[in-house]
Amino acid sequence: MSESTTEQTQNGELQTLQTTVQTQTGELQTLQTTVQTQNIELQTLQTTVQTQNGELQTLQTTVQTQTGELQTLQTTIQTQNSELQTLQSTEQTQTGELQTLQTTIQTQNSELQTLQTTVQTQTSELQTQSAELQSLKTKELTENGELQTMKTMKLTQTGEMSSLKQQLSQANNEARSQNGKNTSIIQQLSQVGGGSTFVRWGRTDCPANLTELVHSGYAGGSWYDHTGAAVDYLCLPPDPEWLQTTVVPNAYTGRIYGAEYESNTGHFLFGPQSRDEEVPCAVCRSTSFVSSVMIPARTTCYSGWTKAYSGSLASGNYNNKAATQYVCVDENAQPLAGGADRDDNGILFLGVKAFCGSLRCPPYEQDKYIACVVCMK
Ligand SMILES: [Ca+2]
Ligand SMILES: [Ca+2]
Repeated sequence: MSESTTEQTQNGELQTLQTTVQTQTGELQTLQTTVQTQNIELQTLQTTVQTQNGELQTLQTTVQTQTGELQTLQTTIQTQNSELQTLQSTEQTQTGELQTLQTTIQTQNSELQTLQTTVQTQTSELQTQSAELQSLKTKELTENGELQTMKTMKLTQTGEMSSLKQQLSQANNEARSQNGKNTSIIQQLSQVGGGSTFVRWGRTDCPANLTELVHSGYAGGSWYDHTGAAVDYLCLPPDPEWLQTTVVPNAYTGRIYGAEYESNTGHFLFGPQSRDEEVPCAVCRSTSFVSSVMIPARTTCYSGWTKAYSGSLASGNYNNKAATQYVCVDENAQPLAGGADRDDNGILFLGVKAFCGSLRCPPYEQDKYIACVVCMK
């Protein structure tokens, strides 16, 4: 290749390079302009960011303040909730009390109505009574007139009564005089009447008001098993008097023993202890009757007779050798003190029972104890 060709080539390349440099210079200028623009925008952005940071800090401060206020509000709300619950509880209590008060008021209203009714009734009764009172007053006026008339009559009758009293006084005096005479006659009659005597077996006292005691003592008699025994029950006095003090030999005599109730144990015919107790007695005299009689198998007297005492018919044992009598032992028979301590026998008191056959049954009944009564006339 020639030198001109080479030079031409290199000139071409140089022109290309210059063109490239020019292009790149243009681009560089464009880039610088862009960078400047972007720097301006960057500065604007930085300013904006700084402004926004300031606002953010302000907002954070505001949020903190509001958070504090919120907590205060929550505390306030809790306090108010608690107060609300207390108020609700109080309200419930007051509602209950209100209901009770309403019930009480209803009850009192009801009572008030009842009272009003009562007052109305009483007012009505009062009016009725007032009317009756008025009527009675009218009646009283009428009766006062009648009373005046009666007073006049009374004055007249008082005079008559005075006269009658004098007559009565005279009659009383005569009656007193007659009573004195009658008493004297009764005394004389009582001395003439009375005098009947009897023995009350089993007691030391006599029937009250009707009789007087002659003496009391101990029942006695013969030995229950002696063949020659005397039959009498005697009422021996407690203060014997003696003809002589000689002790009599054991022959040619009668004998006196004491007496015992000898009823079967458990029969209680002569009191709680009817066996081996010793027997008291009383001799009695009627103060107004002249006759006396012991009636067997009766507890009361016949008409016209007065009862002295009644009790159980008694005698000795039918199977013993000694004969006895039937006597009447008082229904409230008593024992002599200490008599049950020993079984001494003597003359015996046994209950007497009915034995049918020749004895009419009925009216009698087999094996029943016979009662008795002493009557006076
Ligand atoms: Ca005895
Ligand atoms: Ca005995």
